Amino acid sequence: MVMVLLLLFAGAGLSYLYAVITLSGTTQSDGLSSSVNKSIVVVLIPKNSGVFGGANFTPSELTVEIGVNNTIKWINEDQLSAHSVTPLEVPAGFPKFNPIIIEPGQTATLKLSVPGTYVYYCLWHPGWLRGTITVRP
Ligand SMILES: [Cu+2]
Repeated sequence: MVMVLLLLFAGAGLSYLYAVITLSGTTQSDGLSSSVNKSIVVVLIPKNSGVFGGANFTPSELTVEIGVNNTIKWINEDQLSAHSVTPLEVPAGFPKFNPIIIEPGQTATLKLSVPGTYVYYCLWHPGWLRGTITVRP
């Protein structure tokens, strides 16, 4: 009986430990502190985005705020194709940057430091990979 109770206790303890580890794994992803992570907005490039008529940047439209969450991180989850973030339109005062190429499984991060509208697309899949980000002051 004592043995069973001990096992139950050990089991509960392990579950608790697992929960703590899972939680810290979530808040510490990328090795950044949670406060830094909150300022980053993730845009996914879903699997099979390179297939004709595939998925768009997700979300394809979003609004962020200077000093709050105006750093965007694109994650290319498409294992088949590289994609790019190519500026079509950026606010006056923000450099019209060169296409940012993101290989399969890789990420790219860009801080949008000037308020306004940013329109971008993928060089190779312009028909369906198009995004708009509004940056509020
Ligand atoms: Cu693409």
